Amino acid sequence: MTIAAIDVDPQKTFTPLCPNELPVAEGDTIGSELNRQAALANVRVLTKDAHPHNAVWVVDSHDKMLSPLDHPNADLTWVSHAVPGTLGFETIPELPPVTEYDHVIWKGIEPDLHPYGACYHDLQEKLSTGLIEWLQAKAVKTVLVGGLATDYCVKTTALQLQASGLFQVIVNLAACRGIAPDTVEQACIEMKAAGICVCDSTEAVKAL
Ligand code: VGL
Repeated sequence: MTIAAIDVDPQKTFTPLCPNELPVAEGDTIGSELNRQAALANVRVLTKDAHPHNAVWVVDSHDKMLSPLDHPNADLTWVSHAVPGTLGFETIPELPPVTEYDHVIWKGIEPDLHPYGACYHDLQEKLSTGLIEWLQAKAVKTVLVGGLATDYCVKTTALQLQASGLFQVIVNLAACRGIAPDTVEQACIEMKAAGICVCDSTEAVKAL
């Protein structure tokens, strides 16, 4: 049975290494757990945020962030983050070079798009990134998901994969870190309600 490991946005922008972007506590520490999880898989996928600095949803300070935006493909404002060519775009320590992954998805490249999930470029989920189709073409039956952040891009990616009805979806919390405890808790409730298996560790994933 083919298993895919998906490393969702494991980028320095979501770690304390980039305090002016979107630092997630301990976000820089999950590399080894992502590697352990990938050792259980046949194929490994990397997703990366790749945002222009002048995107429509960019605000210039953290106190202006998380305001609702009346835009079809960007629901909230964020400070600039994960801009290609900057430190924040780079992957976190311990991960392999991009070229060693079997597939890479870059998302949020257009200045008026800010998707969370790795399966669609738009919030309406009409424009596929090709991730689901790629996994299908590889005959993947199970996906192991980890990365940053649990409460946004990990959650949305896992929900999109689950909604496709094509895969058993497992989220490994040891290979994830989240922005805020309350939204992480809510994310876990939502993912479990959707039928996703939410595990605490790679050991627990092995025992399934
Ligand atoms: C993310 C907030 C804004 C994520 C991306 O990768 O979880 N969160 N942009």
